[in-house]
Amino acid sequence: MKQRLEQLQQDVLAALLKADDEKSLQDVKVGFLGKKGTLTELMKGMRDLSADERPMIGSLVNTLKDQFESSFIERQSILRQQAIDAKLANEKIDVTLPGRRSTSGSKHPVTLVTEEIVDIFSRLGFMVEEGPEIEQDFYNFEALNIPKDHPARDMQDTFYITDDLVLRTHTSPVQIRTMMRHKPPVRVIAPGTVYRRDSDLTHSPMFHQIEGFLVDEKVTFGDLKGILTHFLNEFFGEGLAVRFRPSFFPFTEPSAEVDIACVICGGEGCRVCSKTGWLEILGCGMIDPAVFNSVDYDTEAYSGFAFGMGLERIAMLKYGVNDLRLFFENDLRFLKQF
Ligand code: 2U9
Repeated sequence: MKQRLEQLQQDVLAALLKADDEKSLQDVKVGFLGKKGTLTELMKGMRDLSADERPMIGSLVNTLKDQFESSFIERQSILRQQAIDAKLANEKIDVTLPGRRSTSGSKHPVTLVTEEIVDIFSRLGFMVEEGPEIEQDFYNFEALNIPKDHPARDMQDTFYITDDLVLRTHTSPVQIRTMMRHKPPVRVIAPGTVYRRDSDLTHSPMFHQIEGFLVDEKVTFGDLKGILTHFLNEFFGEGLAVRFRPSFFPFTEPSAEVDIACVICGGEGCRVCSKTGWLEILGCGMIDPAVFNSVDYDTEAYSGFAFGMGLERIAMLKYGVNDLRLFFENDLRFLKQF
């Protein structure tokens, strides 16, 4: 029995040294101490030992177990360290390699013209206001003197969410909300996304507008002409020819449309201006008293003007873009040029 124990001691310690990963190390342990392990099997022979031999063999078994345990732990920590070293060698990072360059983006042309227009009006004391894109019928239509049977409210033009909620068809509701919060004098510029049920080569169901208004005592159509002419000269260049044509909007009276000399041909007549030499650029007018009544402004004490323009159209003219769809496709080859 003693000899067999000594032999087992040699074998099992040699097996521990041979184990070259944690899995085979565990296998050695099971093969030695497990239910059917070599030591377990050997100890079954203890029964046949005499009473004198038993304590001596018992103590040898204990020593062997202790020795196994400490050799096992020692081997285990060597293998773990080896595994970590191998992993580290494998995942070595070369900190001297150059970093990845971050590409620089550019602003969308519609953002660029919005910022430039806001800038010009900010210098004239206008405040920027924004509002919700999902709007109540009252703010989008009713308060703007657009009655229930007006063609602009037709299902063809408006995205209805419920009977009372629409995707705003213009940024004018922002101005109504502003007037209801602030008494005159007020000067506001409102850029934003608007929606109309219209989709073809020259119309997108989602587009961008900027509108502005000014209300104070004694505001005249002359003020309107002066401010808008100044704006157009700042934006398109000094000395630009500008003309005002009579028009109609439910929310302004009188109303006008404003043309500038064609920025492509300089007024000679070309394809872009349909040979007229003029480009329609914005709409405007004196705010209708009916609008003042909806926001509880005193129509005797105050007057004001308002204007609106489509930002995609402005961007097309400013940058010579000939296809509206380019603004919404997000093709980087197009966007990178701005
Ligand atoms: C209030 C009162 C009046 C805003 C105005 C226009 C004329 C106009 C169009 C230009 C091209 C919209 O993008 S477009 O289709 N806009 O012609 N907008 S007057 O008048 C207002 C706004 C708010 C309270």
